[in-house]
Amino acid sequence: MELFYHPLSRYSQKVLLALYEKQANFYPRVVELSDPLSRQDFCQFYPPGKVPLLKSKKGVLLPESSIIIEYIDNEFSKKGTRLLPISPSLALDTRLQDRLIDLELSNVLFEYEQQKLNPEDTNHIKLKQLEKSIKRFLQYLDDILETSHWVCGDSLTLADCALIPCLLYAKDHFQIFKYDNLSRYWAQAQLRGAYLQVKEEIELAETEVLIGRRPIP
Ligand SMILES: N[C@@H](CCC(=O)N[C@@H](CS)C(=O)NCC(=O)O)C(=O)O
Repeated sequence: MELFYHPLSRYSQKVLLALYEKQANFYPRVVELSDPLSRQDFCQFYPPGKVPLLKSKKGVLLPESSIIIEYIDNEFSKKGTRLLPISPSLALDTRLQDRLIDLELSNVLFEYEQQKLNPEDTNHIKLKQLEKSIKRFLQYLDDILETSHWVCGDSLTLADCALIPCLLYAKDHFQIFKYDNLSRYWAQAQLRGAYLQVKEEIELAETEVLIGRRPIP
């Protein structure tokens, strides 16, 4: 199994978390999307050119973080953390929260980051709207976490793999400490071995960007 990814891409971090939670072996293939040659090579192999992408042992290409995670959860069903609950109703809720986190938080955070990137091009009305949507969604999560240990019950699932990389960015920009339940959740997420592995890889990549050994993503 090979994973094509970039350590600073949030959807790649989501899949890395899942792979480490599952204790699944894979060959890491880092794609430098901001390097034209590396991007061109990758696009020849996979024309949509998006990471993460999983190549299964049989050579099947699987895009989309949630689909990849569902695949590895079935493939390694006896190993590590169960990421899609067996109970159909819990599994449905897990898929729902995963979709909401990707669409209402991760993608909105991406738009927010883009607005912040070049201060002279910032659309301040748009930025305020994005901030409002993010805060509203963080409150929604805080309410869920009042009665739930992880996003969907007592165990870490696909939905947490989606949320944890978002909080890595949102914690500083959106003062997570102001949300009691999210703060507790973030503290417990940071104790996971899988999180520590992903964090180490992010820090290494950030250092390489800083010292110029890796292009800015
Ligand atoms: N819905 C996709 C999103 C994948 C995605 O947007 N990946 C970004 C990096 S986080 C990407 O490859 N961007 C490169 C590009 O759009 O050219 C998933 O869940 O995997």
